[in-house]
Amino acid sequence: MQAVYSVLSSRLVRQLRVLGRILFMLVVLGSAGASAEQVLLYAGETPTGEVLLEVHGLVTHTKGYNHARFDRAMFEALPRAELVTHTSVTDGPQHFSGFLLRDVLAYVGATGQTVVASALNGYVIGFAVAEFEQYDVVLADSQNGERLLPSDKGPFWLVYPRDQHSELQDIRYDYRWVWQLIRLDVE
Ligand SMILES: Nc1nc2c(c(=O)[nH]1)N[C@H]1C(S)=C(S)[C@@H](COP(=O)(O)O)O[C@H]1N2
Ligand SMILES: [Mo]
Repeated sequence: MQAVYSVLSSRLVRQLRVLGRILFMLVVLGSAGASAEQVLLYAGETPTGEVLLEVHGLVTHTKGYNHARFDRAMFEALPRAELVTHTSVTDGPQHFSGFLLRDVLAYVGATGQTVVASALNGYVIGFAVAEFEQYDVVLADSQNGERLLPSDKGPFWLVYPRDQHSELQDIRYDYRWVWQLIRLDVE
């Protein structure tokens, strides 16, 4: 009888533990859901158009895929960011339009500290995520009203608010202006 009782009670303890874990998950998910209302959430949609950007690594909102993929229509869910600045490779102020990189990272639920950007021409460079909090870095898809094309700097050119922050007018930032950007890896 004692043996039966202890088997029953250990089973009960196990069930309570499982229940506790489920309740904990609900609380965690519930609070994530509350803060998620302030930012748009990428729901892991399957792009129907041409894939312009892939975000791999520590991304949360991929709905079963191991990375997030964006076509043009999916980008339009994000607020547009405009930036007027000079660059080190053009003459005169340039008007860029695109999306704040930190919005893109929030949209896919990125949780890492580092982002590695890769370009069509094989160029690869790593960034601290903190940099995108500090500066309004724009993933630009157009320049002076013209869409950026892969035959030039497209589909995306990572542009820095160079005119707005004098410390960015430095050769050490020039190599961060990744053009032909097609992939981010969050680490
Ligand atoms: N896709 C891509 N982006 C890139 C590079 C590159 O080779 N490929 N070079 C970087 C470097 S080293 C600099 S200084 C700036 C300007 O390079 P550019 O003068 O070749 O345009 O772009 C940066 N972005
Ligand atoms: Mo460079």
